[in-house]
Amino acid sequence: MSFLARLFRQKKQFKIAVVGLDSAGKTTMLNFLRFEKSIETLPTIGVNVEVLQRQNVNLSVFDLGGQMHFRTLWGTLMKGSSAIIFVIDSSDHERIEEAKNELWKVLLDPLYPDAPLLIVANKQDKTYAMTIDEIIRACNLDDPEKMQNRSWHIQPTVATTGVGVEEAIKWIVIELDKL
Ligand code: G3D
Ligand code: MG
Repeated sequence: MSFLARLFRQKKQFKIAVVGLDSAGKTTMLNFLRFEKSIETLPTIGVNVEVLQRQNVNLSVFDLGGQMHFRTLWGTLMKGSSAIIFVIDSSDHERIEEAKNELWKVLLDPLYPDAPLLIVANKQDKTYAMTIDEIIRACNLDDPEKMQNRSWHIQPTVATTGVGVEEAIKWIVIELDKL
């Protein structure tokens, strides 16, 4: 059975937050997982929030880097998330600092003190894509003190062809199994 099938067959209800800067590849990745789009809200006000649902799994998808005051709403939608998927465009050297800042806002949010974190290092097919080590360093994930209470993993992907997406889900399923 695929890991995705295992995720859907679990008896528990799971909420997973999928976050990252706009254009990182979140929607492309999720299209591989064939979630039904049940709600799509607020694309007009500079933030994009999608809630996708399939069986026992609910995915709340957020384009970060939007206007901060909408986070009150995100808080409501993200509340109770069992895991966080943070998608990075590995080829976007200009915005890696911004991605890092948004990542740390999520990590320091008291709502998710120890939610498992999956970093998706997407667009690895691009010529100047940062390597996994470069992304770890650029995002300060090599700080053992800050990361010690959190289970985390970084997965290289090419969302357009689906490379690495199954492995990413595999890691999430193993983590959710432990809860
Ligand atoms: P988002 O949902 O995070 O905002 P999207 O991002 O999934 O909409 O992807 C933004 C653009 O990046 C899309 O291109 C998409 O095809 C492209 N993309 C996503 N993943 C990859 C990848 O792994 N490699 C490459 N080369 N491109 C990727 P368009 O042109 O439709 O805007
Ligand atoms: Mg999108």
